[in-house]
Amino acid sequence: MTRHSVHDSHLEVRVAGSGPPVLLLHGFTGRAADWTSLAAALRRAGHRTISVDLLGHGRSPAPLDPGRYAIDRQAADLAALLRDVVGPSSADVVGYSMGARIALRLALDHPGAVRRLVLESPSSGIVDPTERAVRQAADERLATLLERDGIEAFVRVWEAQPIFARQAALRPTVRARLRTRRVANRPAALAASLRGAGQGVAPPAQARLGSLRAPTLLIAGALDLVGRGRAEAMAADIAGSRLEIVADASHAPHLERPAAFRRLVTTFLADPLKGAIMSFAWTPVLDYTDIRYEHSGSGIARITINRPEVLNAFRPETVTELIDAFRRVRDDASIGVVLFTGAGDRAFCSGGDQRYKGQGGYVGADGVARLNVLDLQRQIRSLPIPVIALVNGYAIGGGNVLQVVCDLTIAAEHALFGQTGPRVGSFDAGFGVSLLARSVGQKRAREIWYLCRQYSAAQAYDMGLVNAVVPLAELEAEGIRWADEILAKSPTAIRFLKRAFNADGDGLAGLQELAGDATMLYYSTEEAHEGSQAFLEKRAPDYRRFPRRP
Ligand code: 2NE
Repeated sequence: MTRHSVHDSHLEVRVAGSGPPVLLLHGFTGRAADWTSLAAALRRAGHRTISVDLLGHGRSPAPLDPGRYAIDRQAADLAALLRDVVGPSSADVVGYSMGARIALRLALDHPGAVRRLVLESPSSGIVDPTERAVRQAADERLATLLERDGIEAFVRVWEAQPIFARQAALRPTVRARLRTRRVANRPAALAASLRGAGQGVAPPAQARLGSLRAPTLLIAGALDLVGRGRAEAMAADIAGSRLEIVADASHAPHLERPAAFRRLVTTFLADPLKGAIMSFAWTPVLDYTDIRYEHSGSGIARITINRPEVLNAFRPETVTELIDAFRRVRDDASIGVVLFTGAGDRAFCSGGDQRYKGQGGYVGADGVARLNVLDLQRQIRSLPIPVIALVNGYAIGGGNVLQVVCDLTIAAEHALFGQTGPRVGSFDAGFGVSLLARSVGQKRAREIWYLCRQYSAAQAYDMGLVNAVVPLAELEAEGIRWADEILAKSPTAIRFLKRAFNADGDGLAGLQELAGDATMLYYSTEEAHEGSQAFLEKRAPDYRRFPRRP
């Protein structure tokens, strides 16, 4: 188990175990240790747990400005924390009560950071202004009590609330532990948290629930009638969510029925299909004419050929824009995987736009005839991160060659593959022949080129032309899932593997890239540094201290 402060937010964080990460967010007056039993169960199930003392709680900082506790600012702190701890991949998030409100905000504001959500006794906030004012006044009374009478008096009042009545039945040792953790909090910090993050001041999220992308499990206690009603209303607004009502539990099923709660959470997080990210709120990076270039915010770039009126055929300008976008991807260290696709649901790409074919190549607005798609093919091969083609329809002619040069291809069920060159007066005897033959074998590749037939996604899968076939509606989610899995791996290992796969087919150019990466790694050693340092210091380099390995 490690314990560390995160640079951006300086929250107290405990990270333990290995595997897909789960962020655990406690309720008001709680702390990370509240999740000890759930965290242990999650680790046994193969997860890495990240337990946090939320702002103003436990050993985390306790600013006195209520504004610092605003739910959106706490969600931003946690997004930064996740970036530090898990990198660009997403995490499952479990939140209880106030922690559930923060978790929900994290998923809404930072969709790329959250894979799946578990919300225990959640609230999407109060919409009615009168009700908000009443709640704000009640929280203010509690804050004043904290400041005037201290933490012990406050905790007595807090625990006497009807929603915690069920906790009277807990074992005395459990109640004592709970109370010890509650009274260890600092009164001024809890008062500021009530004023800054209370439901009377936090903006309601109800109108945004429809846009929630993360698969969500809502849990409420059967005895908590208000909380149960809120959870039911949220479940109706969150597409595909699941609601579980825990019998004989009130506001805190994780305390009141711990075994049932653990089972619900671990079962939900064990289902890989529940990891499907329906879609991202992609952020456009640059405005192009023929393509779209977007980021997920979580390490994935999406590049889309956007000429659906010609089934995403490319003209020279399209390729120039693609080359520009891929170049930008290469220079952007935040991107670890590219999804490459076509606009609409009819085509990935139908090859070169035949209206632009002239003497010696495809002729764009500048009047120059060129075959710049060959440069693009090499660029995709050279890019030191994986490119996944999402084939959402036709991959024909130069469009098929583009998916062939990508590292991986996921096809929609209706996708069709083929070459047309010999029919329309063209051919791609470079990667279009050599890589295709390496993928599907000589005989099949010759058949594809000589006969110019079309092949279904299922046939493409059978001949090794694509890695997976999924329904169109799941294409992007599948691509994101593959990308997330890759993003969780060592980027240097993935980079070298890509180089090695390419070196086999790209001859000296492939070896040059593999060797270039070896040089890149060498530059990060002290041994390489010694050479340049000695030169600059006008002395002989001392290489004797560096080992020669067997
Ligand atoms: C892709 C395919 C088989 C689809 O057929 P279908 O019947 O489903 O659609 P349709 O009606 O043909 O296409 C819809 C619209 O897209 C245009 C069509 O002309 C049509 O336009 P409108 O009639 O509605 O105005 N369209 C489709 N592909 C186009 C293209 N490549 N250029 C310009 N317009 C295109 C069927 O459309 C088809 O066979 N398309 C042509 C495929 C092709 O031959 N591509 C070029 C191969 S050569 C190449 O890409 C290449 C190379 O070999 C070497 C280096 C560089 C490039």
